[in-house]
Amino acid sequence: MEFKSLCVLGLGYIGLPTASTFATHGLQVIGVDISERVVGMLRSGDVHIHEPGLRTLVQAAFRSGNLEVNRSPRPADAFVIAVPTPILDDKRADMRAVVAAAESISPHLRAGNLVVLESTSPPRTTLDVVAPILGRTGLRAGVDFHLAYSPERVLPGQILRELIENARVIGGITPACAEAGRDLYSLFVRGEIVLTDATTAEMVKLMENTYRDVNIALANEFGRLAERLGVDVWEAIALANLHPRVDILKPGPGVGGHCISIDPWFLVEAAPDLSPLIDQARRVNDGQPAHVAQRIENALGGLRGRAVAALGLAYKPDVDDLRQSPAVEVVHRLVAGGAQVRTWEPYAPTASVPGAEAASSLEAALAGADALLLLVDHRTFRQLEAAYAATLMRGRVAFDTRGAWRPSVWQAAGFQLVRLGVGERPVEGRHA
Ligand code: SAJ
Repeated sequence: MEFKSLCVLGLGYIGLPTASTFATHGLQVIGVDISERVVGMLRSGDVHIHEPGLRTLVQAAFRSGNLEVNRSPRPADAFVIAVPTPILDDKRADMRAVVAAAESISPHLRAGNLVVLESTSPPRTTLDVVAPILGRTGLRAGVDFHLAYSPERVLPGQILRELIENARVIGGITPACAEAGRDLYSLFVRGEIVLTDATTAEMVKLMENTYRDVNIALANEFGRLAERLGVDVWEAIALANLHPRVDILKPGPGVGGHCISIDPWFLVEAAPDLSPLIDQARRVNDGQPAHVAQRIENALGGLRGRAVAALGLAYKPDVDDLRQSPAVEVVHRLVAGGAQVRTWEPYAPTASVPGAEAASSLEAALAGADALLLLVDHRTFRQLEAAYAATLMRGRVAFDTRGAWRPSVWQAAGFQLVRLGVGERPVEGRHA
């Protein structure tokens, strides 16, 4: 199939890079977002998302004359749905944005079009949710128009490169639909393009993120065991990973972001009786902020009135994204326990947590603090000099939830360095 025009619904972390990349590869692209703010910002040359290289790409797409942004869709040869699929309070998928996007395409759908769902979705969404909505037009999915599911798999922070280089799975509701999807994505994808059916493609996406969540939960549980047993889990994981068939991820204050902390629930929702391990892994990771807050309380001998400088609020290093961030949850808990928390997030300096003070700089966060808490291992924080921190702080307790700081350096600067996943080593276990 040959495509001249494309309509991308949802201009977020995935939709905006996707729309811009297609535009710079020659397609006439209409990017659609229901948010007036997002459309207004993009039209005035601004970008509402922090992602390395994105601003340059969006500007190039506009300059090419191939990208337009709008609040509603227009007819096109292909439609890509890249809207959010969060979870509701009861951990079920909130599919309202996907439903609304499919409904907004319907008036513009023509015979021969291709519709691709990219939003992470519970298994069978393409067949059971999207196909019936579009089918109400009288056009039949898989017969009169092509319908496929193709998961995005890009890593925030490296989206632009991974969009092009990663392997792409395209699941069609018929083989011809998958082939139409390949014709579209081969315009820019340099990684392998693999065709399958729609439900397999949906499942693949959920399996990838669930695999990572379960692996991190295991690391977090190893961390708790290590604390009890007097072991340094960071050392133990590094040694275990020397085994050629072992690759344990890292413990931390929990799992955040809009993907890994959410997607496994879609599998649990599909069949709770068959997914106790996935369910439990989610609970272990969600329990991690409480565990971290408890350990800090123990280290400080209580939280009330203690001045804590919390470094980082993002959900992971070197991004500005605070969604589902465990760092925010830890700060909440410290505030609830009576601590006076000052936060510093260099990628989102105005970000604040209720009850905590958003400092205006690293120095302002550290000034007079009793304790220093590393929640996100942004590059600048990994490089923080203990001796410098000591000149600004009142107390000498540092708590590292990311295994980022060298104990010898911090101890030499007079700090008591408490590390997540590290227990007091029993005397008899200590090597000379
Ligand atoms: N984390 C740990 N320990 C680790 C690794 C990560 O605690 O060893 C935490 C991070 O701090 C963060 C969370 O897990 O809070 C998730 O971060 P991440 O870097 O593992 O993943 P995301 O959510 O940024 O991106 C994931 C990626 N999926 C996989 O690697 C399988 C990405 O490829 C997906 O495209 C993305 O989800 C998505 O959009 O689904």
